[in-house]
Amino acid sequence: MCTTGSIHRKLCVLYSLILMFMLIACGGGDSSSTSSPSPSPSPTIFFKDDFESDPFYWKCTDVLGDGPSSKWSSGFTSCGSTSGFGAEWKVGAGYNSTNALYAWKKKGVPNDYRSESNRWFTGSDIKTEIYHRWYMKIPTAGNFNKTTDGMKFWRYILRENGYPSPPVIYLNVRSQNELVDGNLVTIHFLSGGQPVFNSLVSFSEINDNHWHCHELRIKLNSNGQSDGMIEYWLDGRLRATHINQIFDQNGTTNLAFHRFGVGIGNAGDSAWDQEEWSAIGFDDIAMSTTRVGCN
Ligand SMILES: [Ca+2]
Repeated sequence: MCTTGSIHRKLCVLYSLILMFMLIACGGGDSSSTSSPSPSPSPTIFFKDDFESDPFYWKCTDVLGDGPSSKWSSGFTSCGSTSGFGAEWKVGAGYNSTNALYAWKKKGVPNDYRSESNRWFTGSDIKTEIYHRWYMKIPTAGNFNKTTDGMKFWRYILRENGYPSPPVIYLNVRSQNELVDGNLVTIHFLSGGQPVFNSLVSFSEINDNHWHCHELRIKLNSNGQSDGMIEYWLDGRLRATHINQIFDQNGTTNLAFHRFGVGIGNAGDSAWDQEEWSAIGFDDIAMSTTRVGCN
C-alpha cells in the first residue's frame, strides 16, 4: 500500500510503524487480557502478614516494652503460658514458608477474647468493602473439638476506636452439638439486635489438618440500605453468596472496617472441653480492595 511518491511513502511507512507499535502495546487485539477471570492479577492489598520477617513479636513476653506483644497491636494484656491461662500465640511451621502464627487452646483456658490480636486501620486504609484472604490449618476433630455453641475466628469492628457499642461482624463456627457438626458462618446484628447467620461452608470441610485458602468479601451497606454483600471462597472456589445484607446494629450509620482481629475464642461463653493443647495455624493474611485468590 505504500507505493506512491517518496514523501508519501515515508509517511506511510512511519504511520505503519506507529500502528504496529500500538497494536503490540495493546496486546495485538488479544482479548485474553480483558477476559481473565478473577482474582485480579494485581490485587490492591493494603495489609498483609506472612509472619516471616519478625515472628519474635508474636510472643507472650514484653517485646516492645509496653506489655505482652501480639505484633498487630501493642498493649495486648491477656497473655499467658502453656501451663496457665490466656492467649497462646506461638510461631510454628508455615504454609509453604518458615513461619505461621498458631493460636493454642485447651480445656481451662478462659472464654472471651483472651486470644484475640487485632489491628486498627487508619486513614485511607479504612474501607467499606474488603477482600480478606488467609490460610488456615485446623486439626482433625479428634484433636480439636468442643461441644455446644461453636467458636470464634475473626471479628471486624465497623466504627472507629472509642465508638460506643460499634456494629460487629464475626466469622465463627456455629454448632449445636459437636464443633465438627457445625458450619463456618458470618454473624452480624440488625438494628433491633437480632442476629443474622450466613452460612459459608461445613466445618467438616476445613478441620482436616491441612492448609486451606479462605477468602471472605464483605461489602458493607450504605446508610439505611440493604445493599451489603458477603461472598466466600474456599481454596479458590466460590462457595457462598449472600446479598441484600444490612449490618447497622443499633441503627448505626457510616459503617466502615476500622479494625479486624484474629483469635480463637469460645462463642457463647461455653467451656472448651478439648483436654490436650491443640492449635490453629494462620498464615499469608491479606486485606485487599480486590480479589486476592490463592497462592
Ligand atoms: Ca508464612
